[in-house]
This record gives sequence, structure tokens and C-alpha cells, in this order.
Amino acid sequence: MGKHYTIGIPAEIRVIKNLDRNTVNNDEVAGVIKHGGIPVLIPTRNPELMAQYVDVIDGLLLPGGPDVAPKFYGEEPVPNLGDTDAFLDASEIELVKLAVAKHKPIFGICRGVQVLNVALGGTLYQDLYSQRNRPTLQHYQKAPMPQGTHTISVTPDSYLAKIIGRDDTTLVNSHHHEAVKAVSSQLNISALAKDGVIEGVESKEDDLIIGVQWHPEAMFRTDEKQDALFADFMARVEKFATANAEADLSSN
Ligand SMILES: [Mn+2]
Repeated sequence: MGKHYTIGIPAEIRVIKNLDRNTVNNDEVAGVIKHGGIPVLIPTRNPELMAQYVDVIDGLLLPGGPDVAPKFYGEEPVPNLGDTDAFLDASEIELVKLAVAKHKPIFGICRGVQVLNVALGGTLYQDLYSQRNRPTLQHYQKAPMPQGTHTISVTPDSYLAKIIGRDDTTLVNSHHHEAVKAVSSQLNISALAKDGVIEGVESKEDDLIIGVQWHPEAMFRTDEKQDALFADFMARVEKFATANAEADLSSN
């Protein structure tokens, strides 16, 4: 691609551990750079500035991170809820709403799926193991992150199926104890674990939003399917940026 598109990645600030510095997962940055994007880290202490950030990015990558504060979907915290940061949540929820309104593609990873769902009106399990009354697989793996541990069933006719196929033996890594509970009315389920836990969501009407509950950024270097998720993201960014530019021209 000729133009380098800018990809906003919200930066976590480790307030929880009293480390006052912006951090982001290097692997997500590396995946974007590999496919020609320019990552732009977005500080997350000022949710009111997110409209300005959305104006300067072409796509939004929501990385993994802490749990989502349950107040954002109308619940009180249960005992097994993990670390949360309401400024990070508020900033990312604002980014999702604005990116959707301005047709900027989104790629959500792990926590990113959860933020997507909450921003668009869905709810979460705060903790799968204490809240889900069904047999549940190990979703917080003890294997190294680049290694897949549980399989997924990809929804027929989903956009995700076009990217990674529907091989029932596809292994993904898993590092979560939260998961989507009630799916947003704006999203479809694109993948399930064999225990029924939701592992992927995507937009209903187009390919603006793709979210996966696993960590492709830890696998893309050695796994073609996971690499394809980053390639597809940048292709979507180029497609929507071109369409947005044409729409701007015709409205002037
Ligand atoms: Mn999982």
C-alpha cells in the first residue's frame, strides 16, 4: 500500500500498580508495523479528548489489558473481578463510539472485545469461573503466550471465517477470565470456544469491527492465521480511509 495509515492504540497507565507511565503491548505495535501501519499511542487520562484523537487516526486497535469496571454495564463488582481502571475504560468506550460513527475500522484483542461489547451496549462475565453455571475450559492458560491451547468454532458465513477459515482444530491462546455475556445488538458472534464461551465478535452490517478474545499479537510471527488478522485489519483501514476520503470530497 502506498500511504501509511495511522493506527491508534490506547495506552494503559499502570495506575493500579502506582507506576505513573503510559504502557502499551509491544507485540500489538509490531503487528501493525509489519503490515505497513504507523502506531500512534493514545494517552487515556482524558476521555474528553478522544474525539480529537479519532480525527487523526485511520484505525483503532484495542489491546489486551485489565478488567472492565462493571459500572460501565450497570453492575456492581463481584469478589473475583480483577484490576480495573475507569479512565482507561471511559477513554476506550469513547474511542469505540466515535470510531464507529466516523467509519474508522476497529480491531479488538482480548480486553478489546470486552470494551467493544460494553461500548455498544452489551454485558460481560466479570469472572467466568464464579459466574458461569456451566463446565468451563481453562481460559487463563499456563502455557507460553505464543502457543495456542484451546480450539475455536468459527461461525459459518462470518467475516472472521473469510480471514482464518473454519478449521475446527484451529488453536488459539487464552488469557482471560472475563468474557462477553449478553452480546451487543450491533455485533454478531464470530467464534465460540468448545465450552460455549464467546471468542469473537464482529459488526453485523459490514466489516468495520473485528474482535477476538485471544491474543493474535503473541502468535502472528509463527501462525499464518493470526498474521492474517493483522493483514486484514490494515486492508480494512485502507478500504474505509479511501471511502471516507471520497465521501468528504463529495460533501464539500
Ligand atoms: Mn479463551
